[in-house]
Amino acid sequence: MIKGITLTRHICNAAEYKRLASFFGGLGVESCDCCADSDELNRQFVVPRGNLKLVHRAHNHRDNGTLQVPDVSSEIHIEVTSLDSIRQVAQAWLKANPSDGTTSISEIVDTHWESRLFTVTPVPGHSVTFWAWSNPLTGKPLAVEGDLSAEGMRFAVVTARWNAVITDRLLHGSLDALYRSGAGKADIEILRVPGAWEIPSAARKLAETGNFDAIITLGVLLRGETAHYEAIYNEVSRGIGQSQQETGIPHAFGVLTCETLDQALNRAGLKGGNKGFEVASAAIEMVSLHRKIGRQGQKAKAKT
Ligand code: DLZ
Repeated sequence: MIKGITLTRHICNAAEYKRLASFFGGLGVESCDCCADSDELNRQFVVPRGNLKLVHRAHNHRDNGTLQVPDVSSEIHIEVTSLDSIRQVAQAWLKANPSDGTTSISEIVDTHWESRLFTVTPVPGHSVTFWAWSNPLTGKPLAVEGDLSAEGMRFAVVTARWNAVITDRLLHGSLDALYRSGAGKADIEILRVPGAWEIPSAARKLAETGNFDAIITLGVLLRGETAHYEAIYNEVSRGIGQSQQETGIPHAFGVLTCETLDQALNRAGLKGGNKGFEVASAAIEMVSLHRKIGRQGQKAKAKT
């Protein structure tokens, strides 16, 4: 059975080879050293999917013989999801890696097959065309997914005061996500509880009011400094999960369990992103998803 297709480009000049390898590396294309030889001039770049396309040139010409599509003369066509960002990265790479020869990058143009593309020549004689469907859903399996717009949604954020140096950062991260996604200040209620142990009961009480579309829970349990750590953690996670299931209101789980304070700081915005931001985004997505599922249910009822 066929497993994949590898297109091989032979590049005689070592400097050109290194430039091209740097270009693809700079765009974040994963490279695999599985076939690298001792002088390292044999690098394989791996992409999630490959197609072999045969094009009959006449198909792209109108009666008068002029080419009606952008002149896509490169042999390497790479489909991407975010064409504008890729162009920015490619342009930055060209600027940072000036060359003696002629390098170029085209503007993004529309094609007649409902996509957009640009061509870049990082190394003279080696052009690459990046393209994306104009409709990003083309070719994707249809799925019901929540959106990330929080406009008109109401949230309660339950924050533990214990380890406040961390939980305050998580709270800032959550508020950042909510405001940036369009939530109004008046639609966000912040509640402080003594420690993680108290989060489930506060979350449950809030959910039962019916005033909120989602509850965001934020806390930190440090294993090294918490006696009965496992017992507390199990109960907190069980309580939050139970509140979510029994009230039907989405609860985002932002109770960090860390070995050390350093690890917790890293997850609260220092190195590993901010979990408060992430869980607030999950809450927005789940509210949106619940609404969509609700609408689908109503439509289905109306049909019967
Ligand atoms: C008691 C305690 C301990 C030892 N550690 C933590 C912790 O790491 N994170 C946290 O949020 N809370 C801790 N607490 C406090 C308990 O969660 C609870 O607030 C108190 O036991 C009072 O019920």
